[in-house]
Order: sequence, then structure tokens, then C-alpha cells
Amino acid sequence: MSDNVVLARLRRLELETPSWGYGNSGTRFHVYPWPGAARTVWERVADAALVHALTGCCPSVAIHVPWDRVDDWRELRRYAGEQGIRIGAVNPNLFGDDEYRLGSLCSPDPAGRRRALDHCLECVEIAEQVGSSIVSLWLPDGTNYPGQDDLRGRFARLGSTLEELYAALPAGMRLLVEYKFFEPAFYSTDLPDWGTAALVCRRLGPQAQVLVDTGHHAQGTNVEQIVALLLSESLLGGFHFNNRKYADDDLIVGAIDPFELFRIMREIASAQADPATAATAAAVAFMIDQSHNVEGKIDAMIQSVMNIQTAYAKALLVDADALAEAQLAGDVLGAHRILVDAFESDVRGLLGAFRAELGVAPDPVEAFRAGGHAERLARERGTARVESAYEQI
Ligand code: LRH
Ligand code: MN
Repeated sequence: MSDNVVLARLRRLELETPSWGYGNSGTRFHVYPWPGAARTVWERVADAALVHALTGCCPSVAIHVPWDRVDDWRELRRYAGEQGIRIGAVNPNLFGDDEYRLGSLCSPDPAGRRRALDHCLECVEIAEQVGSSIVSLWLPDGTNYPGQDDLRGRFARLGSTLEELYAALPAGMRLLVEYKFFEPAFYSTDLPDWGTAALVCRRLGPQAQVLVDTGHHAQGTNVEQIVALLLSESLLGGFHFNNRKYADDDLIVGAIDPFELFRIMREIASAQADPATAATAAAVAFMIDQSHNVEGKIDAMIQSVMNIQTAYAKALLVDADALAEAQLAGDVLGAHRILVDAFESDVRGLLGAFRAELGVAPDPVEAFRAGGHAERLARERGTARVESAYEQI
């Protein structure tokens, strides 16, 4: 593929950053406060706008409700616009209320289900007010002990509550259904894998699609194969990019396994070029979902953006014709080497040219650091403390 075609495809790659990735976050053991970390939704949107200004490819920020709740959602929409970005996916929070001890949409307690559903319905209205076309739903629901609840009963509740939510979606709005194989539940999870999410989405209708969080799989899972399958079935709606070594570690995407990220972006690139899957691939929401526990928030986010662009640029360099020929000829090693050849390409020059074209620095992380942004934000905002779960005991 010529550099010009690669540059044209790179120009169309828009990445959405998560508001919650700019604040202080940690583990249940401790939250290490970062000087200048965002403390309010306004500061989180401003930081997302700074990432867009420095990378040129992050025009939207995902919000989480109630973490980002405001009195006037249209004011938030206006503010984001003034900052040069827009509000992206709206994420309901079904894990922050005491009423959700036994679950939210799958709870055996009708009041708990009603509360959860009302919150999701409110998020549909919020999405309309902020101009978003995506409600991104992660369900923490599950059980901790065998016998705690009826597993078929919980699945039936999931189906009926999601049907009511789906019916409330205005035309053009998508419900992205995010699965996760465990945590915070440790025996059964009501939406544990891509198959369950696909079943649920198929039953709901075309405005429901599956969201693949790259950190939500059991060790050894072939994530790019799940991506390929969901693309084939027009069920892939979006990603939550991050990386993990063990569990849902939410580390910088591509930091632990850049070859996996490349393989995932390869499935995207080939689906974009295939008329059978191009429409689905074109509508995929590329979102980052990370928490930066020991590192600065903004430059970590910029590095994440660069890692995804690097993986995508390398994926676009795969010689698709030679690969297809080797695959059809049964040349196993030959086909593998064609893929690895692209992965081992040095695309830093290409990305430097791409960023120059966008009018941003060849290394946006370096530009952030050399620009004194961290020092300025630390002066303006100081250092906010956040208690971890254990410290609240
Ligand atoms: C759950 C999850 C989900 C978000 C949360 C911040 O692990 O991936 O997408 O709601 O992280
Ligand atoms: Mn996620």
C-alpha cells in the first residue's frame, strides 16, 4: 500500500479518550495523587482537548455518569465545543450505588432493576442533550457463590430490562454492550464474554452492538479472532483500548503486547477494505479506557494514541495480495512472515510526516513535556487526594 493511501487511512482514524483517564485513579490499595491531575469534569474535558490539540486525532471525550454529572448538559456540550472537541460515548454507572449489591439490570430485587434501568434511560436523554450517538453500557452484574442466584433467571432479567432500554433509543443512537469475564463478581458474571453480548445484541436489534474492551478476556483468549467474527456479523460497535498482563489491568494500550494490538488493528484494516464488512468497520468507535495509577495522566493518554496509530499504520502496510496468495497456497510460514514483516516495519517516519501534515509535533508526548503543560497544570490545580477502597475502611 502506498504511503499516500496509508496517510489517507490514518487521517480517518479518530480516537476517543475517556474523561476518567485524566483524574487520579488507583487500586483498592492506594490512589497516588498526581500534581495537576483533573479534579472536575470541566478540567477532564480541557485535558482531553489538550490531547486533541497535540495529536490532531482525538476529537471526542467519553463521559461517565454520575462521575461527570453537571446541572446543564447543554452547557457541557457548549464548553467542549469551545475547547475544540465534542462529547462522545455516555457511560452509565451501574456499580456505584448500594442498591446494586445483588446486581443492577439482573438484580433479583425489582427496585434495584428499576433504579438501574431509570439510570440507563436517563443516560439516553443525556446523550441526546450532549449530542452523542452512543450509550456505552458495561454491566458489573454477577454472583460470588454457587447457588447465590438463579443463573437462567438473571439472564432473563438481563433480556427484559435491556429490551426496555433498547426501545427508548432514538433513531441513530447505538447501545454498545461491553462484556467482561469477571470482577467485581467472582463466581458468575452476567455478561462474561463476546458470545453472550452477541446473543443479547442480536435479540435487541441493529442499534445494539458489542464493545470489545481489550482487557476483559481470560488469559490466552484470541481477541483479534473475536474482533474478526464480530465484524463478519456486523456486531462490532467499538473498542475500549488498554493493555493487561494479568487481569483487567487497564494499562497503556500496546505497552505489554504491541503485537496483539497490531493483530487487532490488522483485522480492522482488512475489514475496512472488504465491501462485505466496510460499513461496520467504518462505524467502529475507537475509544480508550485506562486508568493511570503511577504515571502522569495526559502524556500517558498521548502515548496510548501514538501506540494505536503505530499499530494501525503497520497493519496498513501488510501486503494483502501477497498474504492472500500465500494463505490460499497453504504457505503457512510464508503467510506468517508477510504479517510479521509489516509488524517489524519502522513507521515512525511515516507517522512523523502524518503529524506534520496535521500541524502537530512529530512526537506529541515530547511536545507535551517540552511545552511545560504538566508544570502549568500542577501550579493551577495543585494535588488532590482520593481515598482508596481500603482507606475508607
Ligand atoms: C469496567 C470498565 C468499563 C468502565 C470502567 C471504567 O472494567 O472497563 O468500561 O465503565 O471500566
Ligand atoms: Mn471498558
